[in-house]
Amino acid sequence: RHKFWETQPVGQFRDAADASLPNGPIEPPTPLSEVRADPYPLPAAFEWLTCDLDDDALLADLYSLLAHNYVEDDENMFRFNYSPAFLRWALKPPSFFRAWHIGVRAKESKKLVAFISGVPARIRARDDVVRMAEINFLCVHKKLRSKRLAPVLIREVTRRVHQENIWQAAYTAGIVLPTPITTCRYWHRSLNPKKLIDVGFSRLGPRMTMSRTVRLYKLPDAPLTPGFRRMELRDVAAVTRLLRAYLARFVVAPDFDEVDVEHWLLPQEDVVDSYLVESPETHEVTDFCSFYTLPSSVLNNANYATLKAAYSYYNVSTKTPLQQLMNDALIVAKRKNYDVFNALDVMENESFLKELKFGPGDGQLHYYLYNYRIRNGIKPSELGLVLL
Ligand code: NHW
Ligand code: EN5
Repeated sequence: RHKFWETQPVGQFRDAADASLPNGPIEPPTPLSEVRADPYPLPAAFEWLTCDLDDDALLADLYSLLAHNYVEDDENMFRFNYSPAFLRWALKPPSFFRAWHIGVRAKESKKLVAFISGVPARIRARDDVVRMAEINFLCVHKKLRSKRLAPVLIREVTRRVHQENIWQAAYTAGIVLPTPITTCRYWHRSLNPKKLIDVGFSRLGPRMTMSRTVRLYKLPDAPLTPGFRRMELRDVAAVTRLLRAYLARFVVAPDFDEVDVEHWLLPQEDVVDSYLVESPETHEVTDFCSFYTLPSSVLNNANYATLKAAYSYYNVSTKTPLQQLMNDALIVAKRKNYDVFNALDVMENESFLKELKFGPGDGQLHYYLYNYRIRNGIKPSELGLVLL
């Protein structure tokens, strides 16, 4: 069934019933001297390209490859449209490896035709903090599909990760592969219902008129919680403390330090937004919420070219109820002209989704670990990890 994945150190479907298999690494590291020294061979017309994302021309080529060939929904109505600034942020976290930004180009035309990337992360699984690669942006040009290029890209990124003495990875996909640690559902909260209906992202509910729908999703003009404000550089230590304490509750979660928080959570216009509640009395930072910006191209619509979507990222509530905090996140997203606010049913998100008028989407997101077994998997609510 899975000619490639059957050869890889991942949980296999046939092992699901085997209670004797231990949690943790599936195979041990090999000595670095035994890691293959040269790149895997590509078909003769193509060559590897280690990408320099500080090079604006290269970044523009990557942006364009993804904008035309990356993930679509099941009816091919929308395609993710990660911005150049977002790609730079996603791919250049603290201590990133340039060698993990892997392109494939046509030798003759020099056109970028495929890509895969990794970034380093410390991810905790139960009590075990593991150095991992987060693998993302695997993409093969539409004209080169089904030629088994993806396994070559995956083997090559694996080799380059091994060269850094890292033996585990985390990744997500909309398709089922051997074997998910958990399967999450996307939920969507309409901010601009008229546009969402016009582009076919959502439908007018039965016995609903457009004006009733617009009224249903109306939000206040400004956040309601006293002390709610944008995160600043001076907040990094406080946010790190809040987030570390919160993420400790989940079975699988990133192990963020202040350097990570500054990169992943300090606001960047149209890339990542973070807000917190600073107590007006004590000036203590008690709550935190964040979302990242990922527009989708609208395919084949006469009126609109893009949907502006916010994706819930990391949220922590200690004083302000999570539902109230997320309502303020919806209010600022609406104010900033987002059309929809998306969230997964990870962490404690179930506690506010229905109440805040999110509806279930038609897409799922499966989470995977490479070379690390979590027997029986976990529930989405036990997952404290959001990948971009
Ligand atoms: S998920 C988004 C992936 N990208 C897209 O969906 C974009 C649109 N599609 C494409 O570009 C986020 C192509 O369809 C792709 C496949 C390139 C997806 N993950 O070349 P072939 C990520 O980026 C397997 C893993 O003929 P293709 C996460 C498939 O099961 N495997 O197909 C990436 C089959 O193997 P099998 C995937 O359609 C995580 C083989 O590829 C996959 O021309 C990567 C077919 O290859 C997917 N999303 O190209 C793994 N899609 O065994 C990282 C297909 O079933 C692992 N396949 O025969 C960790 C590595 C690091 C380890 C370090 C220690
Ligand atoms: C790696 N980082 O399917 C990611 N999106 O539900 C790779 N559906 O937007 C894997 N089909 O349900 C990504 N509207 C896997 C996801 C790929 C993209 C995808 C889904 C997630 C999506 C929308 C549009 C469907 C269009 C037809 C959807 C319904 C919204 C409605 C709003 C009002 C309340 C009820 C729900």
